[in-house]
Amino acid sequence: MTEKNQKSSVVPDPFSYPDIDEAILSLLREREEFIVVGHVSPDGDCLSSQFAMAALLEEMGKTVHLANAGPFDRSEIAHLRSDFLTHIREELRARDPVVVVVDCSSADRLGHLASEIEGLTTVVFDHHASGEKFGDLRYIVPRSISTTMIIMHLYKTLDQPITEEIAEHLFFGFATDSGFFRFLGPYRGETLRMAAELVDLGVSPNAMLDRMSGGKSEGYIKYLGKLIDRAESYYDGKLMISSSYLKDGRTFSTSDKPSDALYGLLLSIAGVEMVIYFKEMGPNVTEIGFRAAHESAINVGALAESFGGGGHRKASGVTLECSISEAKATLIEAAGRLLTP
Ligand SMILES: [Mn+2]
Repeated sequence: MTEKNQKSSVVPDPFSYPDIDEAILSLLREREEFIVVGHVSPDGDCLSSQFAMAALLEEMGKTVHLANAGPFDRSEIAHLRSDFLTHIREELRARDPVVVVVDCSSADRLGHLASEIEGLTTVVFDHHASGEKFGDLRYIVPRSISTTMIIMHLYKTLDQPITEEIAEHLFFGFATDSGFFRFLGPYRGETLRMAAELVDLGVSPNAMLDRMSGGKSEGYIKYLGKLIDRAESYYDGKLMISSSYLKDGRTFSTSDKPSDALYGLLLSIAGVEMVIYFKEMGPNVTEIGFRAAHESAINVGALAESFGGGGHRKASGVTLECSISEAKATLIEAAGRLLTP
């Protein structure tokens, strides 16, 4: 063994995809009709996964339906609405199709489709670590940066060709869930090699970045500006909060949510450990989103849970039945207990 090889053999657990169970592969090979379902309020990875999975099954000669409970309000996905069933009709159910669920960690994330697929054979492809396990068969890889990369692994396992159009779907899911490569840690060579393969199949990362972050309305940018303007700092700059009010809906005409961009910008301020975003939904209903800085030990999932919400360590949310001012007072105080010694 050369010295170089010895070095590479001590690399701590470089990521690679585990084999997919034969039971899953034969189910996909043998059955004839499928419904590909994703989570409610579908994001880029979810929709791209649904399209790529449907194309794979169609390529295998199957009859395939796409279903998603929606909503499809956001401007960048509104045109896709007609591609998806929002309900599983009884005559379709009666033909006993296999349900393939993608990018969804628990049945309740399927919305009203959860009860409509009950009793059908269900296989889940997902990368979320949390959530209550469901489905008859599962291929879950929490370390996969996106569900589309899991589906790419399935294409390879089934030895199915990846067209340029499929490559774009696979790359788009990867791009959205990885924050365009930003959330990838070390020892992720396989993920980069897979992305490189997609680029060699004709995907333009440059065009993908435009598709991912471009196309916003002027109203969206002005709204984001307003939310930044309203940001306030607490606890020596460790907490940043901002708020949106019902009246904003009349001032800023946009269906796009500026919250993701807002979180990113406020978390980029030096010293910020936590961001809380308050959204007035009604006189006595306030939606609250939490984010924690990557390097912070703060667990905002636990914080949200203590108020009846949920989520992950770094991203979580809860809806409280109280006014936005009451919600702010309560949560700024609760955050202070975590952020002050
Ligand atoms: Mn995802």
